[in-house]
Parts: sequence; C-alpha cells; structure tokens
Amino acid sequence: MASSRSERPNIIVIYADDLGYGDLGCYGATSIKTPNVDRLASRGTRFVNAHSPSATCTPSRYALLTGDYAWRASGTQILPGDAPALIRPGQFTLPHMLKNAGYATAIIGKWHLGLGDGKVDWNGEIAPGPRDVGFDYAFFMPATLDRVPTVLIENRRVVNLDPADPIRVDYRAKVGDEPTGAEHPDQLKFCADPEHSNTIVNGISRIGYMTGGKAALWKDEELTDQLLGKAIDFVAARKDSPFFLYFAMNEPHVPRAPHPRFVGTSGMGPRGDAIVQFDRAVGALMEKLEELGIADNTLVILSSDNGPILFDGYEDQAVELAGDHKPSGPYQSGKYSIYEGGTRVPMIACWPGHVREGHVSQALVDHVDIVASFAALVGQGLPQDSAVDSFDMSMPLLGRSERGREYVVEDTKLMVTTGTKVASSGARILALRSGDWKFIRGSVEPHEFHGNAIGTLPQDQLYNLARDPGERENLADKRPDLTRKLAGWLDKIEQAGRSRP
Ligand code: NG6
Ligand code: CA
Repeated sequence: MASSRSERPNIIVIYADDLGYGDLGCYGATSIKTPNVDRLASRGTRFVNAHSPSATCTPSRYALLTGDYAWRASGTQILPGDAPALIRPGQFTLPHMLKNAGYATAIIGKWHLGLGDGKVDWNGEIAPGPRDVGFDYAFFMPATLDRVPTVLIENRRVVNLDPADPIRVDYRAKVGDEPTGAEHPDQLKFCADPEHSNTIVNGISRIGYMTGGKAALWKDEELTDQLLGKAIDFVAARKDSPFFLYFAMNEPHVPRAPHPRFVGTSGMGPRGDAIVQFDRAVGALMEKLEELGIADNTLVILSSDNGPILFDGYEDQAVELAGDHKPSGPYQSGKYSIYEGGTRVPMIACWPGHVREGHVSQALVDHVDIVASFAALVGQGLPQDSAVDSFDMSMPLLGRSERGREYVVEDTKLMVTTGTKVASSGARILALRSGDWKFIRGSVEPHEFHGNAIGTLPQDQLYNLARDPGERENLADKRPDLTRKLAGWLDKIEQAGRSRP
C-alpha cells in the first residue's frame, strides 16, 4: 500500500487522438472554441514543452503505459486491428503500479495495443488485453476508428454480440458479403483513399475487412456519448476510494463523424466539429466530478497521443475548411513527423489546491514520465528493470518546478501496413531535443507520406528551436561539433537500453 505520507488523488488521464498543439483555444486557436478545456487550463498548469513519446498512436500509448520508450521494443508500429497484444501479461504497467497503490483502474476508449496471442476469436474470450495488464475494468475499441472490427469490447467480450452472427476479421482479403468502399462508393458518407476503402460500416469504409456482428457494430455518431457515459459510471461508482481512469478519447482522429448536435458548430467541417465534441465531453466529465464532490481530489491530465493531421484518408474537407487555423501552432508538420508538429502536444494538469493554478510551464516533459511521476506521487517504487525511460517529473507536473527533463527523444516509425502492402521499410527515425536544440538523425525513409512532411533527410539535421521553431534552417553543416555531440548522445541513450538511472 501507499505510504501514509503520500497523497492518493483520483487520477484521470484524458488522452485525445491526433489533437494538435494549436487545436485548443488555450493554445492559441481562435476559430475553434474549446471553453471547457480552456477552463481546465486556467484552473491548472498548461505545458508548452510537453511531448508525446512518438508521432503515432501505438508507440505513444505503449510508452505512456509502460514507461519504456517504444523504439526500444520491436513491433511497436501502428498496429492493424487483429494484431496480438503488444504489452504482455506480467509486464510492469502504469495501471499495475496504481493497483498496487490501492487504486481501482479502468480504460475507457481507444486501446490500439493489440489483443490476444495471434489469432483473436472475436466471438469468445479476448485475452490477453487490457484486463491482463493492470486494468480492473475495460470498455474499449480494439484499434482505431478507421480499422475493423468496429465493435466495442467490455472486459473480454464484444458488446452486444449475437452468437448467431459471428464476427470474422481479415486484413488481407475480403471476408463475407458486406459491401466495400472500393465496390460501392455510392454508399459512403465520404470518399476515402484505397487504404480506407475496405468494409463499409455505418456508411464509412474502413481499413480491413470484417463480416458479421451486425448488432455489435458501433455508430460513430454515438460513440463519444457512449464512452463518456461509461466514464461517468466508473467515476461515480468509485468515488469513495482512489481510482485511475485512462479515458482514451477518439477525437479528432479519422473518420470524423461527430454527433448531429455538433455538426456545423465549428465552421471547419467534421474535424473542427469533432474537437468541439471533445471539448463538451471533457466539460461534462468535469461537471460530474464537481457534482460528485470529488473535483478537489482528482488530478486530471489532458493531452494527445501525437500531433494533428488534416487529411488522413477520408475526404471530409478538413483541408479545404481549415482557413487560417494552424493545428500544429507554430510547429512544422504533424502526425507521423519527426518535426515538432509530430510530438509537441498540448498538455494540461489540474488538481485544485495542488497543481499550480493559471500557470504556463516551460518544463520539458514527456508522457513516458507519467509512470514514474505518478509512482512518486502515490508513494510507489519502480522495479529497477521497468519503466526504464520514465523520470519523476511530479514537481513540474504539479506546476511547482520548471525543471523538466534535460532532453527528450522524439520518435516516428513510418511503417504503415494495409493488407499485404507496406509503405516504407519501417526504420525508426529518432531525434534528440535538448534546450534550444534539436537533432534529427539522418535516414533514408521517405520524406513524405500522403503529402505530410515526415522530416527525414538522408543527412543529419540540426535546428535551433528558440530562433527557428518551424525547423526551416538546417544548421548541421554550420555547427558540426554540436551536431556530432548530440548524435553521440542519442546513440548512447539508444545503446544503453535504458535512460532512467
Ligand atoms: C495509418 C492510416 C491512418 C491512421 C493511422 C493510425 C493509412 C494510409 N493510414 O495507417 O488513417 O489510421 O494509421 O493513426 O492506412 S494513429 O493515430 O492510431 O496512429
Ligand atoms: Ca493518434
């Protein structure tokens, strides 16, 4: 159990999906209104140097939940919906650590870390999964909004599954008679690229093929209300003893199909409307905490798993309607990119009376630090060989210190698998950010993916982020000594197998 000197607030991590540094009012957005998130920021501390561990989902979530940088492990690229469980039972995790400290733990929302041992039977017990790596309760989507199977799982079973209508999933070849986007574009709410043109569910074509499970299919427009309802049920049921809720929301990941009451609210089409929906859901959850009388002993962290993207496979007018909105704020590119837009994300911490109020923190922090920081907060130790990249940033997280990390390693891995097609060799692209400087290791990976700058060049890159936040002027040739020094430092961090002392 936790030591008597430690504090044990309830903890909620709200993890948005593809929400950018510039997408919130409190980070400078003017065309999208996010009053609820802005209020959270004004009551707590807002970070301007926070990083997601990677520029895509699976590796960021892996690092968040384990405290290990994902690039140390193999198989930590964007996973298909039928991939095996990446985090193995017995592995040290954030929810395990909090369970040991007496917390009730839950994940509600996006999982995307694989399920089962290779061949998942969607009609039976689905394990290993979140329940086997530290979560007492799980209500989740297996992968992404755009990947089959488009069903929700509660603990180890698909919700509303009719045994007479079994689910089959295939990422290589069509299964069943359900129409696909490629064959029936006339049935679609919006057109999609070839990768997103497989089985149609709810008028939206997805990545991968599925058949069956009709009664279990989610309705995109209702998903957020459904997840919010589950989140509210969980906190209400657990309000009298410490709980940890990992609320992994979907906005504004593609396909963007917000509830009709949000359609048209942003003037920016479905992407903006999805951010408004996200903001309202955050507001509703915060209101519930007040109503339950637990707002003052609940630590809320809100952030995003990677940077933003406008076009990510569906013709939903995100590009056309963006106007002068800058989803990455002052930074270059976004999701998938090794430039700052890939991993510099909004992050807010709020815990009335504990987290400094109305503060903007410059501290350099990374979601990989959350495990060690929460462990320090609740009085738990870390096993020596676990959470190997997680630093105790509890003081900066509480807004009480500006002394963050000395560096972060930024990461992207551009291995996108669609059926048998793989884009790029899937090499890992790493960068080191320390102080004003950013070093990007040279790589022969493609420089572009679907029109987005990944940031790779065959040669090394060096940027001064203080003077050049947009990473436009490569100084590697002008500052060869510094470039070499940072390159050597990154090699060492990589080769050491761990970075926590
Ligand atoms: C990519 C998908 C993209 C998105 C992403 C995962 C293609 C061409 N694109 O493979 O639409 O689903 O994976 O996003 O297939 S993430 O936020 O979960 O990392
Ligand atoms: Ca994401």
